[in-house]
Amino acid sequence: MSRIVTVGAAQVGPIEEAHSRPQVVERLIALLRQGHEAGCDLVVFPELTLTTFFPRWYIDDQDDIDRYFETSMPGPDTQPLFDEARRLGIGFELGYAELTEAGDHFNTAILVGPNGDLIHKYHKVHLPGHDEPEEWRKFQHLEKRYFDIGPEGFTVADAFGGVMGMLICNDRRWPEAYRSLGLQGVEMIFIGYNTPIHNPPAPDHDEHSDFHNHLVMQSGAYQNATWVIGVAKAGNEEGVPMIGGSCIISPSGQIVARCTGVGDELAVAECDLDDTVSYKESVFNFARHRQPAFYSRIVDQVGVERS
Ligand code: CDT
Repeated sequence: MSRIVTVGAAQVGPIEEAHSRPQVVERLIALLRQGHEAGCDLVVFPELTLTTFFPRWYIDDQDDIDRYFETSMPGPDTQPLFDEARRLGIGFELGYAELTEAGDHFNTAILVGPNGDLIHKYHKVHLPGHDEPEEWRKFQHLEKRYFDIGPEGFTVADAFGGVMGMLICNDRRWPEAYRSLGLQGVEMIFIGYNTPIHNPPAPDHDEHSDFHNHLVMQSGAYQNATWVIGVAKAGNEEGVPMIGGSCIISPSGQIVARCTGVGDELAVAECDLDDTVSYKESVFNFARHRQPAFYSRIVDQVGVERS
């Protein structure tokens, strides 16, 4: 049986506050159709795909915040995306803001199969930014205020003929996130992101935004012997320029397909899941080479400690 999964990294350009959910879903359906024409088994959309990246604003009123959240998936506005995917027989991965019945606010990604069924769900663990407004910033990054940390951690699902995992944006900067999936035999990781070029607390990093994006995902792929699909919501959104650079990375750590602009764009690659095998069986044969007896500091300690 073939272990080739053809994947489309479906980068999405800016989504303004004024754009309605149906308008956004129409754009996603156009990308889905492009993916289908290109022979994709699934397409991967960014983090918080359905709205503008609202954590850039301090919003006081909880009802106003909740407008950005989905209370059902699919819901009335997103049902057409599921219907079209099912009609085409193509899967997708989608990031969105989720408000659960219990009242939890999650930064969520779902993996949906070609029959439109939910295969897997992930709630973002590493929430960047701050929880109180900081007036000195050009724009806020209030994920710590608006979202709850995903309690389930990093899990995988058997899907599309392989072992699939999801991370969301800031997660991609943390080796522990990839390794948690790697230890479950992950073969392909989907990562949606919204990354402003400008980092207010460290503006000297701005010139490296694109480099750091690829650096962390390429090393995560290689060190865990897995494909990585990184997908941006890109471009100048509500006056905040965000990086593009959506790409498909092989287990060798090399980028095999990438988007070149910062608008709606699809990058496609045929990904052979068996390309993971030689890495999993040699240099990253975890069972043979890892030394967990020496890693306890990684879980026992959060910040730097000097004795
Ligand atoms: N959405 C998200 O997690 N964005 C963060 C910006 C943090 S500033 C370095 C990211 O890690 O890309």
